[in-house]
Amino acid sequence: MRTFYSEDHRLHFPQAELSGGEFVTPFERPSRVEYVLNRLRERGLSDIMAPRPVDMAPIRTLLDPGYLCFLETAWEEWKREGMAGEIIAANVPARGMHLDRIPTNIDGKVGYYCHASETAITSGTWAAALSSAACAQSALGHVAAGADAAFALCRPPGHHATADQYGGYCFINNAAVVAQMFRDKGAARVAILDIDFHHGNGTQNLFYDRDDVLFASLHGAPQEAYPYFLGYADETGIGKGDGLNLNYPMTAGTGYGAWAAALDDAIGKITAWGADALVISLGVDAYKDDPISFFKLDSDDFTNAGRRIGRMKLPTVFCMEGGYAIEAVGINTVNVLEGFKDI
Ligand code: OKP
Ligand code: ZN
Repeated sequence: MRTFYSEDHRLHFPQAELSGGEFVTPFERPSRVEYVLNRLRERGLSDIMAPRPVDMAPIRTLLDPGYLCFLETAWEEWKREGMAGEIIAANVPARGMHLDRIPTNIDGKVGYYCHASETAITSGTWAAALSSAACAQSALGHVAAGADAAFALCRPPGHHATADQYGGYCFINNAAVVAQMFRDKGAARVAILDIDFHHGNGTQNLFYDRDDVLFASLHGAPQEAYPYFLGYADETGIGKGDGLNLNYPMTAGTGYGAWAAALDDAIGKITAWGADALVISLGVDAYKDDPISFFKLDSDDFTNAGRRIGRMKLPTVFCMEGGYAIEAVGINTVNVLEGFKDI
């Protein structure tokens, strides 16, 4: 399986994440990717290529133009206003306020376009986010050209980003862009299966009313886990998309038995629906030692999960999402890919 990887992810390296009331080194850090690359090479998966330049057209189709413009210019404006630190959202529109009037002041705009203040923007964030999307697009291109599967080693991740909000370490929803491009290239029904520990709120939002893209997510229950305000089982889609949004919230301590049962249920529904292409939001933070998550998967469980996914025998693009137990991120990620390819 070919991997697409860009060194430009390093341009996004915030120093600060607001966590538990203090600034800590972000959990989502550049070294995560090094562990994945090393493990790929160690396991002989050394077909690793740089992506082609990003294609803005599908990104512009899917996402809000004001949001894209904001991401492109935010750092410049922030500096122009004389702000000393990294961009961190401090004021977001809350209950009883206007949700749709965009301030002109950069501090206000940041709040408007952000849904979670742990995520900082720095000088290189936009370039890195584009390089991450480029990896996803090149992986899609490789599969569209006939490969069974491809792995986009995306960083920063994407599944929390909506059409007009960043947060949860995500800026451009790479998996959603791939799903849209699968559609544009002629796939009639595209399924996105999100196995990251966190609910893929951005992906859910983007396709909630659509009948051509099914979204399924296995995640920590929103009562207990970020993103807290979305991801309940009764969110099933709306209008012609009704029935095509499948949430599997699970409680703290969930192990592989219950998790795999949810995975099998999602796989059964994707198969019954007749998907002809598959996008995997590949986070490995369901791992037992993940520092910010609470499921209990072992490294071998990821191999088994990959196998189950592989049995669908669909053209598949894997997009890297989360995973923060950094020494294990490489092993767990590559285990999924190896399980998939073994079937
Ligand atoms: C992104 B992805 C740490 C809390 C972090 C945000 C988690 C974002 C996860 N104190 N909250 O889905 O792995
Ligand atoms: Zn996650």
